[in-house]
Amino acid sequence: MVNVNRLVIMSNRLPVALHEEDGAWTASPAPGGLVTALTPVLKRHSGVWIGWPGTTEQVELAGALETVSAELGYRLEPVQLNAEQLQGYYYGFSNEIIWPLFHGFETRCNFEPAYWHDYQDVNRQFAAATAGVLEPGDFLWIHDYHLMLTARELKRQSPELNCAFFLHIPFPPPDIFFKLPWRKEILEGLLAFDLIGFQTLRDRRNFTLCLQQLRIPGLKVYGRGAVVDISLGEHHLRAGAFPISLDYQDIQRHAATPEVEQLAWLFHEKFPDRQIMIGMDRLDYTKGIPERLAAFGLALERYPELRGNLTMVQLTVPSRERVPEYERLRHIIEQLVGQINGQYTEVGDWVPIHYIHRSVSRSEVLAYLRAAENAIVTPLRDGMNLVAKEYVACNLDGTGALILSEFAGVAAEFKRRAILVNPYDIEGMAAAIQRVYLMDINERKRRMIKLREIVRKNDIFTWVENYVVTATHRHEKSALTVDEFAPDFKLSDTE
Ligand code: ADQ
Repeated sequence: MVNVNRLVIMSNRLPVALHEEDGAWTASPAPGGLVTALTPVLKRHSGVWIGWPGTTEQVELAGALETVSAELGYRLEPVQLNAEQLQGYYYGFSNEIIWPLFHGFETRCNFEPAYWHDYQDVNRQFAAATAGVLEPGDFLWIHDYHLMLTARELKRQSPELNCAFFLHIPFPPPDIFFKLPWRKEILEGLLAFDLIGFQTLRDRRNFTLCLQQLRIPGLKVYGRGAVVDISLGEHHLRAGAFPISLDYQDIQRHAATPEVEQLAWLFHEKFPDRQIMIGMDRLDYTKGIPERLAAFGLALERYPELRGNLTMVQLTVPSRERVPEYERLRHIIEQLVGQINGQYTEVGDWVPIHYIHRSVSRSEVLAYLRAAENAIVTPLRDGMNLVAKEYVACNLDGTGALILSEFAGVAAEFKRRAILVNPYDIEGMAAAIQRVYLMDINERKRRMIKLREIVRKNDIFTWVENYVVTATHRHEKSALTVDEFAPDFKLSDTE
């Protein structure tokens, strides 16, 4: 098992949900795959989780956090941010620059210089809060694109600190990444970590290609596999692909409970003798929801046998609601749903698309996934996409069919068993919709059994273990020689 003295996690948000009633604040644990996977490790290693608690109001949260901390079994350390900082660092730099850029939507970026200053300030603040918590021998694991500069700050004070990073979103190729005005600073910030984890080999390769093209003096990359070694002067680090997963057994158990079974049955009862195709996403322009709806509309036009026989259920969970762009996306989706339903609905009998725009309970999520004969997961770009893995884990009878975007990180694991599509190819997606509708039970089973095997074997616990073992079994500096590693390239040679 994982061998660390003390595990310290840092992420933008603490794993808590805050509630306010008549000026009194309480908190409860916020569920999620990452929290579930890390909780046993944090408990065993007297861990600490550092992050923003979720409000910019100047309120006393110590009591509320202590209660949750006792429930979770590890310490929670809040980093307080004011509204201005949150605007520049989170809504600005993280979500108007890094999110679109790293997903390949560079034209949506707002390269506002003030955001960069806020991002640096808040990263410094996170680093300072962490420095106050760290003890010698701690292993620090920092999550996601909001905090890419924290290691650089921390290492200035504690060069011996073992500090790892995991990027949950994709890493773009050089032609996109280099549009970032602060590209050099971000790469140098990342190079201060001891391990940089990516979701896929493609992301890891994009990162090393960017390093190569930036020509950082003295930087060398060794190897070309999933995990590569990098040296920069005296500093040695690793970069690797660690595809994230979920708690397969827990989801499967939950999906098999009488509560979920009953919900799934009631849900499918409303669509007797029809197939359901489910789409489920956070409302975001990277998820390809309008393109998917257009493909469903085209499928109904081209393949009349689908009319009355295949119902699409699209669930979107509201997110980043105060950003105007997300509001516009919601209108586009609602307009498309209205158009398609207006064209094909048979009154009192069949409605082509059932659209639900709200967050639903975990049991309902699993019931929808369990009840659907087909799932359509077609992001334009996605780090991993856990909905695809959730669909597979919930598919207890092993007969579900999955249409999956080539540009979701999960496609690297599912490629031969899911029906892969290009989410920009509306005709191709329409044909895939007809294909899964017609797919016979034997082909469905063959594919789904294999998919379930893939997720069962590579669950979230394996992910944590692989990552932490790679991060904590550091190579001896002397072991890093050109003789032992086949170099991808040597930057210093190109200068
Ligand atoms: P996200 O972009 O948030 O995560 P994803 O991995 O798809 O994307 O997870 C979404 C979660 O929301 C799923 O657990 C799903 O069940 C839930 N959900 C969706 N619709 C819902 C609804 N209407 N009600 C309630 N719950 C709903 C980022 C990256 C991903 C990466 C993850 C983990 O963008 O690529 O897979 O981190 O690393």
